[in-house]
Amino acid sequence: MPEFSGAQWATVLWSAECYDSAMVLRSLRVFALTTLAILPATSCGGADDASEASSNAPDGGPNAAIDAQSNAGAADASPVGGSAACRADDIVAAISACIDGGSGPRSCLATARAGNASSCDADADGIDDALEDAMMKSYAPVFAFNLGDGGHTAGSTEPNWPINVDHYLANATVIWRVDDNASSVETVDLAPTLAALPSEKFEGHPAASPVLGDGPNFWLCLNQPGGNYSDDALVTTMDASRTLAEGIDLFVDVRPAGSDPQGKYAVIGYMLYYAYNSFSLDNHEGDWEGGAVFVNLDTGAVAALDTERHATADTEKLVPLEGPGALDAKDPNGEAPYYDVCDPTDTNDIGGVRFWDFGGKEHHAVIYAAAGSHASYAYPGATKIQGVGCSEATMVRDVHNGNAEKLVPFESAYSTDWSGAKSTITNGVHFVNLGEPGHLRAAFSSFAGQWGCQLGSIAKSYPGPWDNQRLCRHWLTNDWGNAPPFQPSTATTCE
Ligand SMILES: [Ca+2]
Ligand SMILES: [Ca+2]
Ligand SMILES: [Ca+2]
Repeated sequence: MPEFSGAQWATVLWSAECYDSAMVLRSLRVFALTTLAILPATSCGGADDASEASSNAPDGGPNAAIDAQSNAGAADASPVGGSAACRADDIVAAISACIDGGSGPRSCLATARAGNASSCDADADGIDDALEDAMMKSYAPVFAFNLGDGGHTAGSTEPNWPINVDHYLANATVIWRVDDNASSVETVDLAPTLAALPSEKFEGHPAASPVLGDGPNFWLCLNQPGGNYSDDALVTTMDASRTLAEGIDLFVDVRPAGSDPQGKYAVIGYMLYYAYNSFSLDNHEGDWEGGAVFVNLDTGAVAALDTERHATADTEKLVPLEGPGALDAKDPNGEAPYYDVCDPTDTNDIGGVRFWDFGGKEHHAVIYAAAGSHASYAYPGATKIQGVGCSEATMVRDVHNGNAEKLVPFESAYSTDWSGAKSTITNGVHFVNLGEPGHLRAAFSSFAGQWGCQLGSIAKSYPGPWDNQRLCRHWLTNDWGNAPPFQPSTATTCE
């Protein structure tokens, strides 16, 4: 933890919106350890601090557990229609190919589903589930990682690469711990599995309840055999990520952008999972990070990109391509990173959305993942998290130049450059459609504990794909509005 001058503390507190109140509280711990116990848990609108490629069809292969859960709808409280059959691989593939060809998603659905068949909407959000599965692949962003030299502006090379949740569980233990009571720690499950997570219990407290005192007291702690994390658990290189036995998971939520299920726009939220968040201000186990793409269901165009992250000097997380304040689509190839970004990027000099397929359909936005924190940005560069003005000497940055490998989910590959030299991900990228709260397709996601375990007073890790009462993930469940400009949530509490 760095030491701060008085002036720097002012800046820290200014930036304390989310990176946060938790970070500030942790920083303050050295000064006011005893006050932490009475401070409320953080409620941040952002991401954590931060397929078989095209479907969830069961195949007995890697990630069979997620596939099975996705198809069985095991946690569907009351599915209102549809079944695995109505989103069969061939229908999904046909819709996806139609979208990739440049047609609008709704017209592609009408073409693929003969006779405009009855509802296929097990997650009850008003969007056909086959269309959801097609869109989650057809609009998947590319995640570009940081290449550093340890220096001030280039930062470090990404230290913890994307994984799958089975890999994390294979190296983790479920414990129970009451906040601020170290003596309450009890081992719940030494060998957790995805299938068993939602039914974990401790003394009558269900892990699937997001209510404080229930699920939030369950923690998925990474094992430390011999007192240290294993490199195998932390997945410290691109190649380790690329060759994971069960591939890489990409979690997706597809739903209408606003309250009108027949509206013109869908929002597609994406999250990767990392075993560790390694950053000067904020080391912790488990890291869920990503962003969202807004799609015009009539034209097929990407209308906006939401890049989720902790609070920084750049408050522009939602980048519009349609409507008021619309910015440009841009080519990431050969673009020099923008260093010392100390202001909002709401103008076109830095703002805009980079596309992997710039000049083509422009369906695949680029998300630049910051080294170690995995915070999402829409541009390559280094962005101030805290500091005095834009003073080099005082600045703490997220560095996100995108110059290391790029994860290209829809091709199950890492690419070394923007033109496409790729390394295959041995066991694939698995697109996991989560379903919706109350109508889950990925049953494991009802586990409401913390994915990551630090036993200090304040939770550093986050809950799984949804949230719990300790830590909100509004961007995944927010009503963004039926048309541009989409509005981020201003809610400050979890539901
Ligand atoms: Ca993070
Ligand atoms: Ca649906
Ligand atoms: Ca959905």
